[in-house]
Amino acid sequence: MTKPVASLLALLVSAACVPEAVEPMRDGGPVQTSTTTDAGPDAHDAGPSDDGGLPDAGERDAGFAPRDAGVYDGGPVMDRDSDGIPDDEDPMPDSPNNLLFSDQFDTIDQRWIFSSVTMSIRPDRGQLVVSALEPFEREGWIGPEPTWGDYLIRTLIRVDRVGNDNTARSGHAGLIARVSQVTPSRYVTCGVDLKRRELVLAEHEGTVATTLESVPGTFQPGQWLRINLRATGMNYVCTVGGVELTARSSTFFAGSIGFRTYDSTFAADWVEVYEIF
Ligand SMILES: [Ca+2]
Ligand SMILES: [Ca+2]
Repeated sequence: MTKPVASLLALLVSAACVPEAVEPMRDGGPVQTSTTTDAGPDAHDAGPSDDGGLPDAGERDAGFAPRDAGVYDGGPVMDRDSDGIPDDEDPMPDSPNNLLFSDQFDTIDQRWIFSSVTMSIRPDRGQLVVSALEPFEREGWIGPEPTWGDYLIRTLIRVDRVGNDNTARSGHAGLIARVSQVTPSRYVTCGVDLKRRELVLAEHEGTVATTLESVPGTFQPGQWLRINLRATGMNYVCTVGGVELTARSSTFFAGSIGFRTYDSTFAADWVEVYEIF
């Protein structure tokens, strides 16, 4: 037996013997072990979608939490009040928070409004995506929600590519909150800038974007990132992959939610909005 064949056999044998418990580690993707907890095997686990080979968080962890493959570490998830928010993310861990909105993107919820055809929901992938790299703002939101004041948004996104546009806005992707309108924009954003490798909390009023706070982050294209944005009164807490930044602003106090990109392609795997009262 030649050496390469023996090595291949050894590899096959070792692969066949991998115990089920290490399933989350077999997906080969970037696993955010630092952020660890998510809701675990829960509502996100609609099962892997058949996407014809396109990258999808759902296919990388079929044994445990298909939709959360990029972040689930296999450990126990504590949720004392059983509201779906893990204790370490729950603003009120002993009091159930009302779920205002959730979407797995397995079907097209007619509430979504997109500013461009290049942002869309892809039920075949179970994702909301921006598919084309263009040096423009792309926004998607679920329409006016003027009574939504204080809430927590949770999502899982992956930025795939960033463009070469020279403006400061190029390369952004993330959540938008307290949205009263888009184009012209009136909202707060929490997301990543993969050109400058930053986490950014910003405010948009028309064509003017004001950075409230930013911190460096070692984010990579192709990496699934858990993003949370908590808005309570004047206080904002934006968390990306375990990195947190906070800011205060009195510009917006209520409004809807959605996603925004500028000169980047991205996918969002799911989104949840919980009321904080
Ligand atoms: Ca909880
Ligand atoms: Ca709670």
